[in-house]
Amino acid sequence: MQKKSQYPGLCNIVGRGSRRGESKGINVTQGRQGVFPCNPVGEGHHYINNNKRQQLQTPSKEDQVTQTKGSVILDIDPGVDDALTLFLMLLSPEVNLRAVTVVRGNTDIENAKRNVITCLDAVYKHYEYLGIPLPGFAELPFLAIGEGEPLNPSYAKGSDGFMGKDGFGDIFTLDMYKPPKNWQAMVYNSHGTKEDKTFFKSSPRQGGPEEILYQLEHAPPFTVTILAVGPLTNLATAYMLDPVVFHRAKQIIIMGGKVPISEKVTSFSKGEFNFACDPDAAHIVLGTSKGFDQDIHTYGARLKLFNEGKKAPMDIVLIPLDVGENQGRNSVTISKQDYFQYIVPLKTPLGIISTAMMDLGFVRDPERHLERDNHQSLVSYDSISGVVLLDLFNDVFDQYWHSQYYSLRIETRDITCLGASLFDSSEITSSITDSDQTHHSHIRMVLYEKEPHYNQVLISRLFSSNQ
Ligand SMILES: [Ca+2]
Repeated sequence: MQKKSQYPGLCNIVGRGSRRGESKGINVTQGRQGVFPCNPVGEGHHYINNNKRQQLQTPSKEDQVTQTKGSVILDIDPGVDDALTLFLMLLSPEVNLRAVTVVRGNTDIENAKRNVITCLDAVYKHYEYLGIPLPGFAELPFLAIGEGEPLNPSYAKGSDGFMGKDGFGDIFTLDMYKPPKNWQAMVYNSHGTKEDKTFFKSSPRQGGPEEILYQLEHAPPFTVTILAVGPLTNLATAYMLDPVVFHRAKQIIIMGGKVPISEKVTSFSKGEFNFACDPDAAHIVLGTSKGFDQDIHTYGARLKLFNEGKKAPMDIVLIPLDVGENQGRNSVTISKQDYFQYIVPLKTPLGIISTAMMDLGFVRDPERHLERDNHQSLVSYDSISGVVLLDLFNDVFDQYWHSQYYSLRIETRDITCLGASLFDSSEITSSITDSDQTHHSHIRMVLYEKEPHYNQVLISRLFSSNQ
């Protein structure tokens, strides 16, 4: 049995060329081999013909088996990339999104509130537009607004304006798109009822870190995955509030950092944005992996430590900048051609908001945003991290991604390279018991995509021409 067929949500029905330069149409009538989403957009989809509907509503036996949902907490600093990642989590059948926690990063926390509400509203409208039954109360994620300042403002960078003044491709600044009229009230007053017309429940907890701890504490240990695609302030704060509960996370998938080139700060050391926005938080969160050993820290070994009241070393997967710098390898990008062929023509609510947000990169400021393929493609690191999560859930990670373990230290005080990833050369001890400070951190870094995959998953799940 081929592993590819186990990837739920991707039907091996019609398709696209896989290598760069080949035709990429998701076009059923032309009969190329490829993919499109099986679920959730299949149910009640009024644009799907009967043959397709039949295929969409009867997933294969393998798909049924693998569609066991995994619980996820998504921590974001929205952010265009963050928006795509949120959409991907909400439209992926493998994911049971328990909470969305928001942090300052790409933009300040006030903008971040408006941006996340606008995203969740677009998803609500998307379901309505496609006639997909809306999830019930229990299935909706909690929304919690988290930290608006880094742990140590003296040693942290702020937004560089890369995503526009509003953090959202300037769709609000330029009046290209409007947030829901009552978005400010919605942040804290949505109960997930039909009357609210929202795709979330406002968290009754104090903030983002508290919501993270609540979710971890109220699920069996090592069953909740955290996907963090912003500065790590919320996660580090949660850890400091309750390290034992924090260590109940099954795995933390983080967008951030860069493969280290030295033990020391050098002229080549440069902090990646998320880590530079809160280097102390990055240092703390990566430190939770100290003592982690991929060979022995199976679920059972971690559970044993947990039952002894110890902090089981955290399993951390990092998606560093390197994954987008894979010259000569497969390109994990969204191309200008993808944007104009698949996203711009879409009249679904997700198509409309994504067209507006990505207009900044593809139309208004391509010189700055289209960093690949001679200003033809952009790298959306956050959504790459989302696809990595799906691949881990579907047990196809090793098939699609090359990764390697590194021991990292994050520079927290040299202001010329705040957040830089350096080799951790601190003393190693041989006996691994728990996350003692004398151990190395042990981080699995995703280095490159082995075969074309990311782009297909993203386009087919969010921007399929079937919509
Ligand atoms: Ca982000």
